[in-house]
Amino acid sequence: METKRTPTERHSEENRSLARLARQYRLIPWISLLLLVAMIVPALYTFAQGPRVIQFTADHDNKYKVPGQKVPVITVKAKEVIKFRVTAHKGSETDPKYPGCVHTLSIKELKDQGWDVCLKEGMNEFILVAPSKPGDYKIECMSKCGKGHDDQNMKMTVTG
Ligand SMILES: [Cu+2]
Repeated sequence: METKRTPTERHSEENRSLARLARQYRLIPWISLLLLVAMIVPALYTFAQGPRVIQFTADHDNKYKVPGQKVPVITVKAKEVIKFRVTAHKGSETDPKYPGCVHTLSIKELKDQGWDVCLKEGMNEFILVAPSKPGDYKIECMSKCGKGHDDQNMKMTVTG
């Protein structure tokens, strides 16, 4: 025999299915939170690590020297943020046009993007952003620093 359901029973049945639905959807905020954390943590980690450090020397003999390289070349990625740590030592002359600079780190076509840095005696730390266009660039010293100045340059390769 079929039992007839009263409106109240039907109502409570609807309520139960609503409760089931609510239970199913209760996880959504937690899943969203988990996804958010999963996205933020690697970003924070990268941020905390800071930019890649490139070290070299602009020496007494008016040469750029990269540790472990005979011919100095630095390789960066397009748009990469780079922290430079450059040790500079005075050559045989100082250029009155660049007071306080024993050498410079300059790339002619990128001067307006900050690639024209005065290097003072001792340790110089600064941050630059690599150009967006891949290719080979020439880092030069603009401060006339004595014998060898005209050949004081090194290659910077920008990869895509
Ligand atoms: Cu120089």
